[in-house]
Amino acid sequence: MAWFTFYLLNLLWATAGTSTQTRSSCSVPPAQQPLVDSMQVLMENSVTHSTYPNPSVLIAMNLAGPYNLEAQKLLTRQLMATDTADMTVGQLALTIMALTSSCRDPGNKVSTLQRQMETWAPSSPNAEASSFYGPSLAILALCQKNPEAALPIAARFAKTLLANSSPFNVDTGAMVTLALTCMYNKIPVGSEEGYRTLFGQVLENTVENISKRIKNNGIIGDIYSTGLAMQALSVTPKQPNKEWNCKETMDVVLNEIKLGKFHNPMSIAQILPSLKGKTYLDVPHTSCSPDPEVHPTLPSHPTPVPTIASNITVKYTINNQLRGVELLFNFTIDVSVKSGSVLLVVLEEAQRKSSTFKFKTTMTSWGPIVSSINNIAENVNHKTYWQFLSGKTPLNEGVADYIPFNHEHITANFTQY
Ligand code: B12
Ligand SMILES: *[C@@H]1O[C@H](CO)[C@@H](O)[C@H](O)[C@H]1NC(C)=O
Ligand SMILES: *[C@@H]1O[C@H](CO)[C@@H](O)[C@H](O)[C@H]1NC(C)=O
Ligand SMILES: *[C@@H]1O[C@H](CO)[C@@H](O)[C@H](O)[C@H]1NC(C)=O
Ligand SMILES: *[C@@H]1O[C@H](CO)[C@@H](O)[C@H](O)[C@H]1NC(C)=O
Repeated sequence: MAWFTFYLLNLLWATAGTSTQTRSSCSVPPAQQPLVDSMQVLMENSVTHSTYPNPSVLIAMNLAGPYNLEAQKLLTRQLMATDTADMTVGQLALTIMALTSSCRDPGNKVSTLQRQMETWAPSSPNAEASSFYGPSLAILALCQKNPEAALPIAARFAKTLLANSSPFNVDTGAMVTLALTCMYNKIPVGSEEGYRTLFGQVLENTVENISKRIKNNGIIGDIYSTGLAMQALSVTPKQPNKEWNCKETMDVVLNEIKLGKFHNPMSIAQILPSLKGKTYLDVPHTSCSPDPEVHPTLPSHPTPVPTIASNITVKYTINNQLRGVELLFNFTIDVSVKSGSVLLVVLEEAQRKSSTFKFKTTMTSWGPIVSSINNIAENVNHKTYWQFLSGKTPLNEGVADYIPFNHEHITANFTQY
């Protein structure tokens, strides 16, 4: 009986929570703040003169409140100066949002993006889900800059999503939710109910699918989609059937941070807003008045004990069985590398030992992506790429971040998405 009353009270409380506060808000406990601060410092320190200027890093830094004002200024300047000519719509949108978050005028970049989105169409009637990730960013940026003009573009985008039936992708679903929530909140009063119904329907489907990907431990999709999914679930006007436990997700994220899963600056840029209670919808509302110098509280680092670097052996297979390519191959090599090396070192060692293992990388916001192996290159039009697996499981990090263990079997498999 007591249990039942308790259950009822909880239920009432939960219902009240969703209807009044709407946000299942949760925040980083003060004791964990230094952990988050040092992660932000790591991300800000990745900004240098030489590297690829990353708009997502500037957005995250401005949403969180920057510590390193020099890095903030440098990155803003670099992005003001970037050539937009061969950017994708997603990259253009991120650049616009990054400049907006630094209180700069993105100028004609907005009209360029608008023109591109007016003629946007999916690559095929049943385009894979992740191809909507960049266009979602574009809708979000246009919604923030010029919502009236964005309305018909967003409506067309929403209809395309409703008609698409490819497997759901959490990162993309999160971006769709942010973009269409922005639009939903900006439908002009007195406009047709059609817009509200359409955006509402897509939001409902998407949020329901995100909610189905919440694991028992609180991770949403995988650990690297969780930050974006948290943003989505904290702003959506359409709540999922199963209530999201934000605190549980927050706890698992903080734990993964402690385990060292967030050292890639881009991974930090995608998780930090959620840890600071911010979302990409806050981009137009950042305060750019220079606050009195704030200094992060950093955890005291235990000085790393120098370990005797022993070697490990990694089995590395490159496999191309795709039809339409005349050169089918399946080669395996054993390589010895220092324990603690990233996978990229294995690839380099394999290449040094044998010319069939030669590979090329391309620089991206996440770091180097392996674009070609043994002269077989990824191709967007064919939707082909080199997928990396450990045994039969796809890796969830790239070659510059993943650290193989002794006797691990890594495969690079040429496949399609
Ligand atoms: C689309 C996508 C892909 C596409 C990219 C091509 C395309 N069709 O556009 C494909 C299928 C090729 C791909 C591949 C991989 N991906 Co991917 N991908 C994404 C996704 C969903 C969206 C990226 C995007 O469009 N961004 C918007 C545009 C505007 O920004 P951009 O910087 O120009 O985007 C480029 C980079 O993101 C790059 N890219 C995409 N994935 C990866 C992964 C790595 C490691 C690197 C270095 C670059 C990279 O390709 C994009 C287009 O050129 C993101 C999700 C996310 N949260 O970011 C995951 C994501 C970035 N991918 C991820 C992973 C793990 C991979 C793989 C390593 C998977 C695997 N087991 O092989 C491979 C790369 C392997 C290699 N050859 O080196 C992880 C990275 C996590 C991490 N900590 O490193 C993410 C975050 C997904 C997740 N939640 O786990 N991916
Ligand atoms: C999500 O879920 C709905 C049903 O709730 C389904 O109709 C839809 O196709 C799913 N996929 C996407 C990408 O929304
Ligand atoms: C490729 O080689 C690996 C390792 O030798 C083997 O396990 C696998 O079955 C081969 N695959 C194909 C398609 O030949
Ligand atoms: C240990 O690994 C390195 C590469 O990191 C390699 O050059 C060296 O030959 C390896 N040593 C042994 C004993 O295999
Ligand atoms: C490797 O790619 C081929 C071609 O797409 C595919 O048929 C096969 O299932 C993939 N292997 C693994 C282990 O994913």
